[in-house]
Amino acid sequence: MSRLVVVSNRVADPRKATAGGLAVALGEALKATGGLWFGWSGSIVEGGAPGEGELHVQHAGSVTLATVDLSVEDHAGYYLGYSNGVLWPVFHYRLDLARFDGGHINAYRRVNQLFARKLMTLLKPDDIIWVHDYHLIPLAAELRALGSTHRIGFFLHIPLPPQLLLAAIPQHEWLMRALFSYDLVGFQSEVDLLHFSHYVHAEASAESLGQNRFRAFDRTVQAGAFPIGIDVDEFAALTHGKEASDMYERMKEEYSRRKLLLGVERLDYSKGLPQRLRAFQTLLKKYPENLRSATLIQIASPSREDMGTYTDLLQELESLCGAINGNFGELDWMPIRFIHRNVARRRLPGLYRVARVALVTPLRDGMNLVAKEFIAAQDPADPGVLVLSRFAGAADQLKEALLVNPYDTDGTADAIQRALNMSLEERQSRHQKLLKTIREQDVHWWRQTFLKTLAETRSA
Ligand code: GDG
Repeated sequence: MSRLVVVSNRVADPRKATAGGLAVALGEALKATGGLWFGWSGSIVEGGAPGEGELHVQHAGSVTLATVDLSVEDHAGYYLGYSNGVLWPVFHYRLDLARFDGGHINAYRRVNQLFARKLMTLLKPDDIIWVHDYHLIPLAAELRALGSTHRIGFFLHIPLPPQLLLAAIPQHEWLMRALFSYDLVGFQSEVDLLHFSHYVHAEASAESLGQNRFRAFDRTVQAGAFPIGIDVDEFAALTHGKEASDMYERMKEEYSRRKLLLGVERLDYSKGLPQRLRAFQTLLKKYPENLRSATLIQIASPSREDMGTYTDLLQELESLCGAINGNFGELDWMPIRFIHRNVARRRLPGLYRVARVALVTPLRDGMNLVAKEFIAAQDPADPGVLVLSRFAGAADQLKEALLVNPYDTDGTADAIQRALNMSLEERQSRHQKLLKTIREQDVHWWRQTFLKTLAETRSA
């Protein structure tokens, strides 16, 4: 069996329980082949030379973890500047937040070249390489330039936007050409795949070879939609663990007279948090029976704090929460609990389980794993209701959630009201179907389907 090599911006030790479902699933595949996981070490070296970085290799059981340090300049240009200042906003349809003029493309290219150079020294001839996400789009092209003939797959965790949005990126052609150095390019949803197909036809006069194979830029590539899932059993086990159970009991007692609504995400403008808070405010105005009763707990864990757009968002949210709590709150009831801290992963399922309603309302999201984790953590006998944005990749699969347009404040408030008042029978029936879906297409299914397709694909 060929060895699996996973490349992603950050590397997680699959042995650690805090690593999360993706790390566990990739770790499993890596363990099976005695694999290698390669990425950035997380260290930013003051005075380090651009395009250079020390390689660290350590062994975690049968898996090798190899990481590279980045210089201050490379981190600023590759990570903050291009990956998160250009690609993240544009791929989430936010041209208004993209900063095209920073010259960060050079650092982005340089770090991908650095990764390719370091990785080449560790590769065996028949390794299969799986590259993850927008930080590393040109990695296969850089590996090929160094002579790699490996089978290489790429998975994009975030959405691919429509052609004309993509075309706003000055280097769009270079980026999309780079995708053709992979053998297989995977997206989260059929919509992303459609955007890819439309782009390559319109901008690169691609030829369709059938079954999502495309020929353009003198190369062929296989594309596909592979919706990512969670490890349902691992999450169910966490739910019944001590920390989650303690959390559940404590919250149940604390909020015994309230109906709890819950939002959990990294603080990010793609997640639709201001719109969600406004919808909650409308719920309180339009359906006053929720006053003194409905409480929204919103966890917004710190993320990319060294970027200005994120600081602005935090201020906007704090001010919105302040206004809503000030206008509607009572001495013995605060409508919103806004928590800008990380909650321990082992406790999270307890929170999910105690909530009557989860609000997962991103403006755009590749998939959204919180929606799936919420379903996995519910008590099937008395499950909570998922209110889900139709603009999350997960909406394609989770049809029995209450699907909303997060830009429609009134409509979202109505859906929340419906969720709060849904009969037990309807909740059970919806939850049963949702659970079946996330079980059938879990993270192991995702990994196996992608890797099987990659093993069967050879592009030229
Ligand atoms: C990208 C794509 C795609 C959140 N707050 C806390 C916490 N979390 C955990 C959740 C969940 C994960 O973070 C978030 O995953 P999402 O899928 O919702 O979103 P992104 O981070 O934006 O991920 C996304 C994903 O990649 C996978 O392909 O679904 O569309 O944007 O697991 O539980 N975990 C802990 N404390 C928190 O406060 N421990």
